[in-house]
Amino acid sequence: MPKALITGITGQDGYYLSKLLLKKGYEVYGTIRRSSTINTARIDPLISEYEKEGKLNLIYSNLLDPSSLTNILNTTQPDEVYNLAAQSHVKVSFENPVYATETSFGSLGLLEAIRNSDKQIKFYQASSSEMFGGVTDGMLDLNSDFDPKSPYAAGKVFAHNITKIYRESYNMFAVNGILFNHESPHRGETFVTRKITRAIGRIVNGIQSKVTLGNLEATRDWGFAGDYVEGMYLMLQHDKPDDWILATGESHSIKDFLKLAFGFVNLNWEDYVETSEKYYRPNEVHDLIGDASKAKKELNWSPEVSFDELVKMMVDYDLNLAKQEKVLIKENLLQPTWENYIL
Ligand code: NAP
Ligand code: F7E
Repeated sequence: MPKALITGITGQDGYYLSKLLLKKGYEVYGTIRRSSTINTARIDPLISEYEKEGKLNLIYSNLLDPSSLTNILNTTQPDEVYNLAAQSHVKVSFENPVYATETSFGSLGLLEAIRNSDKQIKFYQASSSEMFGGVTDGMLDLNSDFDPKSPYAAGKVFAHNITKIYRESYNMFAVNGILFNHESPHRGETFVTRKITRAIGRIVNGIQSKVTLGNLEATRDWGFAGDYVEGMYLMLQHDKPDDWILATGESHSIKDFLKLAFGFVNLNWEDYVETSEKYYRPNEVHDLIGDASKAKKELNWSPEVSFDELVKMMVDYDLNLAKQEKVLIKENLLQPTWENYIL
């Protein structure tokens, strides 16, 4: 039975990837961080299904603590390591720049631990389209230059480069997956897509009146996270290590997303959306669109879920979630305070 170690298993991609690997029969080890509240909500259904059989194992670790990474590799002896851990919010990376970049520098500790291990371990690095800093003409591909526009993106460029350097210098099976934005009902609630669909659920259920956003003109190449983790897995099964882009090749503005998402519940988005400087970034990545033809050709990967299907999936999920919240609010078990959250 193959063994995989996933850093950042509690995040969106950690959930979809561990689900995929567990279904394939892997023994999965995931790193979690200690926090004052329990942060395993996304993977709780997987814990109940697989933990008893010993197929899913959670270990405390932090990418900022290289000793924890060495210990985990020694004790778990994985065949594959998927490095998904990051402070992944671009705007927050301007507010916590050292922490955000240091977390990506933590990839080096993981690569070193793998290099010093007696076992041949394959390594996946979660690279990001943010490294390109935007597109001015055509589509971004593997020949496009990096022009990071945030501390988050700068950290990712370092992790990307060091992964390539370790591959070339030490003959390691280390790959970079440059992924464009991918979303789902398990997307963090402070990313724009989920912020919008969460608000729609609550507006329809009468427990929120409006949503305040930042720059509505930006465009993104949005795919479904479930499709993208399949691509991560395929990269580590390829006969030789390399870098690949995963993207849909389609881009839409925040306004397009709003129009479609509010349209699914027969509302006009302009009646519910406000904008505020508070959600603007000091430096914006205006437009992103990616060319995934290499992944299609070499990995036989292509996205299955369309933009419309993705938005509908998220709206439906959040309508249902807000319905449950409404019941809890009525019973005084939940305080409807989200309009004041720092999202
Ligand atoms: P996410 O939901 O924000 O999850 C990030 C994960 O990293 C969480 O499990 C988090 O743990 C963990 N983490 C944060 N800091 C850590 C640290 N210092 N040590 C150990 N773990 C730490 O992100 P995602 O959307 O799943 O993305 C997965 C990876 O792909 C990230 O590296 C992200 O930068 C990259 N990426 C994402 C996209 C996208 O569109 N989703 C696109 C390109 C690249 P807690 O739960 O404890 O916070
Ligand atoms: O912003 C604009 C914002 O935070 C998308 C991460 O997974 O993908 C993600 O980074 C756009 C930006 O994602 C709000 O200015 C407007 O132009 O959803 P986002 P992101 O910054 O593209 C990349 C590939 C990653 O690697 C990252 O880890 O939407 N926007 N109003 C807003 N964004 C947010 N968050 N909140 C707003 O209110």
